[in-house]
Amino acid sequence: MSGKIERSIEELYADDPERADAVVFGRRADVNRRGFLGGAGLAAVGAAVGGAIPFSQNMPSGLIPGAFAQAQPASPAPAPAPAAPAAPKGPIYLNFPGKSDKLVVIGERPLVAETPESQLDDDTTPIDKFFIRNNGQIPEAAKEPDKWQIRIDGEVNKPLDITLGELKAKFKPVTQRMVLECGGNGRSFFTPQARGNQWTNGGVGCAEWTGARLVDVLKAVGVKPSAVFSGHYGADPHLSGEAGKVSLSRGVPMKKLMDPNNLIVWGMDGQPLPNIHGGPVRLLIPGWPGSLSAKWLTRIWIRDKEHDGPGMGQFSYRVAIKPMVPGDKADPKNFKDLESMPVRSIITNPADGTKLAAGTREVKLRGASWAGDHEVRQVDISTDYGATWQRASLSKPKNKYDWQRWTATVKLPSDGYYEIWTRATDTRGVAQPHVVGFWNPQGYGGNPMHRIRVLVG
Ligand SMILES: Nc1nc2c(c(=O)[nH]1)N[C@H]1C(S)=C(S)[C@@H](COP(=O)(O)O)O[C@H]1N2
Ligand SMILES: [Mo]
Repeated sequence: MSGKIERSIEELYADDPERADAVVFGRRADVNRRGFLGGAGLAAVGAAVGGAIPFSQNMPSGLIPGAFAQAQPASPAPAPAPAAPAAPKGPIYLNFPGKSDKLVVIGERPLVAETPESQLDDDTTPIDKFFIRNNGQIPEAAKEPDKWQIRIDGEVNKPLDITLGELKAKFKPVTQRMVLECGGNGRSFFTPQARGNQWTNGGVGCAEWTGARLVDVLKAVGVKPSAVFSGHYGADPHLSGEAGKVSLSRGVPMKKLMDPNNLIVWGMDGQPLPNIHGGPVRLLIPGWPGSLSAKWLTRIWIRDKEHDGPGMGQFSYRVAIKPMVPGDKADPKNFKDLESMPVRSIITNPADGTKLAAGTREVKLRGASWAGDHEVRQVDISTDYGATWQRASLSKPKNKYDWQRWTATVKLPSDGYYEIWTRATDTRGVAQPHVVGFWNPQGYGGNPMHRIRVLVG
């Protein structure tokens, strides 16, 4: 390590990323382009990551090497926060009946847990690995699931009160593998930090859902021409415990509500829908923010205007129409509801931080990709900080809203420290960005490329 660096590079990045970058990459006013990683900086970073960096000449300045990114504390929230207790060092792992202890708790009250990318390596996400997102309390499991009551009312010809038992008997069940993704997935990648649960890429899962098509039920009740929007309600008590107070109630415009892929779900991966995932019955509105997929479903209200339940309006599940200055005060007039989720890809194998034996020159990769309402056209992989890209082999979705698994084999020219990046492009040609732009106060639409660190030797 260079004697000029008085602290470790890691500490420096944590305290003062700008200066750390200047130390590592060099920064000269008379040089247009910032210097590439070299000299003392290269030696220091190499020591910190535990190996030489074969593609260091491509490492963009301003990019905090992946090895340091995790050691970085979250950037300060825009609003002045009261003195909080020191954040725990490592992740907090989930301890919940029927769920994997590899899930990471990102909120304790309400309970929110995400699935690390490397735990999303199954074609179909098993129940125990499926992420959890609650806004209120977790209700007690229904004792008699088939007696669960659902009401469909509002702008319909024949309002309907139906039990789950009747729903199963009267409507043709279908099973589809579909992605459910939290609207805030990727939020932690925003700078400055956006308000809400700090998801990395793990607010997502792709399960086999069994249920009745929502559109079949809507046809049975007869939607009036005055219908413009839905409002969804669940039985979970508000965090405050206040009776009648709703935790979350969102809705969709009719064009999305009538999508034949929307299901009223009672089965997940061949099992009765577990209570933690909204059992005995929930909605599944694939492709759009997960918050629309009401758990513990009690009511679908067809409305003659845009729904206004908790979770609608202001900055909730809304993105800016025109770009805003990151961290600035926002104007609700500049916002619209987030509809289709953005394109995303993840590397599910190997896991981030994997060490490979010296002499390893080839790595087999596996991953997943999806793009809200759209299909993924291609997935590209880079091992040299984006200088060159290689096309992954991409599977077709089993049905609409299924994710697409991909595989690739990459060559590594020597021992050392690498970052492997994945970038998906949807059928419209929209690709994942290097870093997340388009800041918004609650951090929706953050879909930068996923990168893992791999050390050979
Ligand atoms: N009744 C109810 N439904 C809900 C929620 C909730 O808090 N209450 N959370 C929503 C959000 S924000 C998401 S991302 C998904 C998460 O579903 P999961 O916990 O089964 O993964 O459920 C949605 N449905
Ligand atoms: Mo969510």
